Amino acid sequence: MADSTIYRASTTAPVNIAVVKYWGKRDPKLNLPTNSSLSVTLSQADLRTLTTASCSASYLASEGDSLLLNGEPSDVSGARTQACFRELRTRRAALEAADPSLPKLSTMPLRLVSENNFPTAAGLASSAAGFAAFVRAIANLYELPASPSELSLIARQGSGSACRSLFGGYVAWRMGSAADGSDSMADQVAEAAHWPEMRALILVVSAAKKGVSSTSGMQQTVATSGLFQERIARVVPQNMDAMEKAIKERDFAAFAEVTMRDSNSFHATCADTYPPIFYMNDVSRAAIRAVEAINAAAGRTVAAYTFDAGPNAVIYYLEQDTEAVVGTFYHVLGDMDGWKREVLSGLKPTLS
Ligand code: 2P0
Repeated sequence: MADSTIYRASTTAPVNIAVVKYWGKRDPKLNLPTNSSLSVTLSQADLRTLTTASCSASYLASEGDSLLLNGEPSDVSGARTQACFRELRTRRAALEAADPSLPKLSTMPLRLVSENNFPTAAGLASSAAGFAAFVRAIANLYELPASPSELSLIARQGSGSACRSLFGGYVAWRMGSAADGSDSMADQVAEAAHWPEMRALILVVSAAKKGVSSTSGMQQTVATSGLFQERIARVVPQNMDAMEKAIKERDFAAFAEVTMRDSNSFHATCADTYPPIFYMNDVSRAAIRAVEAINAAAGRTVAAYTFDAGPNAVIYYLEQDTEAVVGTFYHVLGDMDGWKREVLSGLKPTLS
């Protein structure tokens, strides 16, 4: 009789928001970036993906691997998802070959069930937390002796930004130089406890799906923008150095300036793409002006804005400046057309 044992493991992975942005692939197949990037991993109490992976000889081989995402069947046939399955199975198969007493999990169909605890209406990209949880759940199920950096190598192939969600705190994704991608992985610059006062406020302008996906947007930028060449050759390397120094020294003014300059630089290369890509809208620009007004009123830098491939703003600030930053935003939001009321505030860097 066939063994009906169901093997199962669960994990969670947090969302991260980049302060030095990833934008551009030098190898789209392996998901190798044109530049390094750096992010802050946000609190799992607020934003996380929970994924359970299971496998069993009793699962029908004809059904293959499957993923249920927020209750809906999701396609797993894409090359990126397949690359993650393949990498994880290969590692498990090596363990099974070395120890024949291990159950042959690598040959069984996999079922994944994944849920986000943040509303889709928050308009946040979920691929980073999604692929990080996906890879770690299967790695746990397979009992792979893999470090977070090794798992980040695999998650990177699912979605670039996912490699940064395998660490908490302040995380760098080093672009690497190897053609096979073996040195393009994440590491932790500092734990959350190093700078525990850091907070994030997410202002939701629109929950609509973005018009141009990150994957195709960055390909168009690489192919057509001259400004992009300057960004990857000079701007990002400088920003990476300055950001790591600002974090090490807990220098918020420096952290904020690099964060805002790097967001501006990324969106400038989007505008320099031909045809141009616009992720920010008038409401996003009003948020930038509000941050400038808040900093001017405080007489020092208390808030920093950053925007990803969409119009929503993420504002970084320190806990002691909550009133000046969040209080003012709540006050001015009422006067700004276009803001939704879903505002996620006081998000802390995650500890794990
Ligand atoms: C980032 N973004 O560093 C940048 C800033 C968007 C703007 O990483 O093609 O979804 O799956 O590797 O990771 C979004 O890109 O792209 C992203 P793929 P991903 O957070």
